[in-house]
Amino acid sequence: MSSVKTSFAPHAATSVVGTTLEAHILAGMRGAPGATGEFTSLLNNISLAVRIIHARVRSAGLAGMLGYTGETNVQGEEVQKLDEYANDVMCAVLEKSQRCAVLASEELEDARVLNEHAKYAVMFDPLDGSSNIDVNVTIGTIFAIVRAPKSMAGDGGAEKALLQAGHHIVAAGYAVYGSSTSFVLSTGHGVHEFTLDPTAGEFFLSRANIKCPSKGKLYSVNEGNHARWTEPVKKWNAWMKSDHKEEGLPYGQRYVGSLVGDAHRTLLKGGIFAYPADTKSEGGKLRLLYEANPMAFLFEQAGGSATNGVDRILDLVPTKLHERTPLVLGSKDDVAVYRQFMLGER
Ligand code: AMP
Ligand code: P6P
Repeated sequence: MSSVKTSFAPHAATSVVGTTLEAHILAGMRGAPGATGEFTSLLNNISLAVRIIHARVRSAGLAGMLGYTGETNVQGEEVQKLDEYANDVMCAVLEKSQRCAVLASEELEDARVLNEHAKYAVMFDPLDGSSNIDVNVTIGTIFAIVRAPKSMAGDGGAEKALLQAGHHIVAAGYAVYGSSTSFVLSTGHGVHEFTLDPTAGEFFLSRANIKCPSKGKLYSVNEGNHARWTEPVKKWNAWMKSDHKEEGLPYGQRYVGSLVGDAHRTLLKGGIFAYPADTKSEGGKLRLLYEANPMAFLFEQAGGSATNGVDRILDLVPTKLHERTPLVLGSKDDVAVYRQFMLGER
């Protein structure tokens, strides 16, 4: 009887199945001599949480998950049902993972100790862009991972463990619940995007080594805040809309009102996103620990920049969990021009 060869040549197998997020994370572990696997396990658990949130986001309208819970969170913002659900999922998965010593969430007033013997601390915005949930516009989940101190004993020990400058981040990423669900991740070795195949329930590599273009053609800011801006911001804004063709101006304007949506487009296409301080949000609106820092880590890993307008975001030392900051993300050259306006050099 003829033996029918059924085994695929290795290349045939990989050409049929792409690189999964899990395989990518495992490869990262092989590049980390002496790694125990705790970091790998933590990343895989965050991927699981995102897939669970994805499933509910996709059917939110049908699952009665739209609308408000009637409560307000520590930010004083109306809590949407999906916000609460996403927060519960992140907290539960991190707790079951046993790999998270302490967490901070936009939805929780205080830091939450999970396993004081674990090596890592995780800070996250479980569902960013809440105002867009009911109108089916892109929303996302943002996270950053830092090493937890050996001890969190003492008054406020748990919170102090989280108040680390962003340059201590060991990994950061975000999920984009958009026309598809993407997972963008960096562990300090470049930025990689994975797209969810909902039928397989797996993330597959869709963009490796993302590089933010050094200069773009789009600017992203809420023009509705114009009257509240400082003069330097107004001058920068006018410049972006001027007809200086030799500078590639005017830039196009895009703004969806979800940091994840606006940041993801800026990371891929280049240009600049800005949420400056203004007379209503004097310290800025976006949060340092779980919005600005993770995004800043990713943009720098992709060759872009992230500042508060003057200082590098990753060098800012937080003094409180829900600290806000002005945030400017984008192409190196475009952020440099913004900074010149803030310093009065333009
Ligand atoms: P671990 O012993 O698993 O906690 O890993 C120790 C350190 O090695 C981590 O903090 C990372 O800096 C690095 N590392 C371990 N696993 C990975 C991975 N899968 N991808 C990238 N870096 C890793
Ligand atoms: P505004 C969403 O509520 C959010 O926190 C970010 O995702 C987004 O970038 C920003 O606020 C939008 O704020 O004031 O322009 O609606």
